[in-house]
Amino acid sequence: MKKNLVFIMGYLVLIVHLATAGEITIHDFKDNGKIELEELIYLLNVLSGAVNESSTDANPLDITDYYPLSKYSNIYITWDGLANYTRKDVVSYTNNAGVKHYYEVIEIPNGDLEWMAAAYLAQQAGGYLVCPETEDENEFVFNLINNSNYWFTWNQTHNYVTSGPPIGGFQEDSSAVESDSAAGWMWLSGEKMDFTNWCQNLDDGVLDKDPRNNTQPNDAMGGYIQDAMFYGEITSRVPTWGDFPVRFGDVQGGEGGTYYAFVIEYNSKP
Ligand SMILES: [Ca+2]
Ligand SMILES: [Ca+2]
Ligand SMILES: [Ca+2]
Repeated sequence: MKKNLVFIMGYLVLIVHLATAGEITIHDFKDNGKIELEELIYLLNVLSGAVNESSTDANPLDITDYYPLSKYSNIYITWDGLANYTRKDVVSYTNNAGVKHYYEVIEIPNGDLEWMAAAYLAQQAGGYLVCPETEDENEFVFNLINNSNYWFTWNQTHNYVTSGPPIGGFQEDSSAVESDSAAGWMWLSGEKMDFTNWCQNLDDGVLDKDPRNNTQPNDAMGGYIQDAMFYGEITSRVPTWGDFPVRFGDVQGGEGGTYYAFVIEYNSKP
């Protein structure tokens, strides 16, 4: 039912786009004569510029083709496959630009869910991994997840740095941007990333008790490519962002760290 509603909403957006976009190809990738949710999402991603229609993508229904990070990652988890979770009440927020969106915190007390998997679940729910595109929205989202139950704190080997829920920012996967950890960041929402709130090294002994340089994004520090965005990255819960390895969160196959909640953002009431 929800899926159908999202489909209808998406279709309305599509019609508006088609009215202004000139020639657009609607792909029936499943070749069954129907335009389904995944195909619509693909089309909306093309229209928003998040996908390059002329790229050589072999299977555009594969999330890997428009979330280019998933080559690192095992994302194919369904809500039924998520062992233990609680969906909190959906709340709305209207940002300073007057845009009203809806937000749902998903608590996952077992952790063990990598960034791509959280993004994939959010997409299945009809939304996307939360994208705090403005300073006021970022504060709002942080207040939703400013809860010690949702954050992970490293042991002494990482100077007790704490990290929070994943955010829908990711770095485009291309060699051109890998030489610049701050280049090529995008939102899953398709919006342009104008506002950023990367963690800055403080070493003030209060918010930042980690003697290492915490300024983010720092990409290859430790030898890992860090292309996915999460809250945190110093020794206090703060609304700043860090770049993390895409597999962060997956305790078994990832980096050893995790998080215990993620937020789904919806453009319309779910
Ligand atoms: Ca947003
Ligand atoms: Ca520091
Ligand atoms: Ca980092």
